[in-house]
Amino acid sequence: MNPADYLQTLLSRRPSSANAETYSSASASGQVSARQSRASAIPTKEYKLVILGGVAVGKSSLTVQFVHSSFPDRYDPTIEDSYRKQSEIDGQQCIVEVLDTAGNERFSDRRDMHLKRGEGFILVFSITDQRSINDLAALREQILRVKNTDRVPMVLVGNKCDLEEDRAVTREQALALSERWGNCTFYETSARQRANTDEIFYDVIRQINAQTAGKEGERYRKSIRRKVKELRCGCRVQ
Ligand SMILES: Nc1nc2c(ncn2[C@@H]2O[C@H](COP(=O)(O)OP(=O)(O)OP(=O)(O)O)[C@@H](O)[C@H]2O)c(=O)[nH]1
Ligand SMILES: [Mg+2]
Repeated sequence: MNPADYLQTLLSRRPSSANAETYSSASASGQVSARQSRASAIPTKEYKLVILGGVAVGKSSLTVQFVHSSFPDRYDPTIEDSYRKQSEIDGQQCIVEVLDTAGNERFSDRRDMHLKRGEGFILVFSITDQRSINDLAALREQILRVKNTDRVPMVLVGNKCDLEEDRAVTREQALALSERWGNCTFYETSARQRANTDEIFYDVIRQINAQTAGKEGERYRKSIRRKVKELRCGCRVQ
């Protein structure tokens, strides 16, 4: 086979670490295949998410709805809380860690450290509070600066959509912002009514997965190109 054909064959294969079949369910005969028993040895993946936004926009209520499926009955301003939830997303078992941050700037001194550690970010405003959406641009800038990239898994969330009569931020305004943010996903949610509350967390996790798969794929393609060069010139390429 000439090097060009060899390259084509290798590129059309998927990297083994991104092989979704390892998570498939039991075979028709009911036997557990070697592939499935290998799957049970795969450690559960963990995702580190950070939820951010202004004071009283509903960050804690959204997090508690996701983790405990309930709506807190009283307002308790957050200094910093961390939650863990076992979940199944797209057939994959995982642990989702959510860091619920303070809306109050007085407690934001540890923010850089949290942003560095976080893999995905949920930026929340309240649809009843114009200032809360204005404040998000600075937060996003801080995330991009700390992560040192403009490709960060992120969703924009307009919470309290059950309070339509008090709406101060239009859907169009929020959509325009999400477009300026490189078509970041935008959701309107109601923590009170449990509307879209799981979706915002799943969306960020899917973005993290897509980014990881993209990086693995690129690493794999690079290694193949190196192998083909070696085949062509009969030497090792460093
Ligand atoms: N109507 C309505 N009220 C909400 C919703 N989400 C939160 N709230 C109320 O808004 C207030 C603030 O909610 P929290 O979840 O504590 O807000 P937070 O962003 O965590 O606030 P800080 O921790 O102080 O930054 C509480 O009184 C909640 O009951 C919602 O979806 N609809
Ligand atoms: Mg809170």
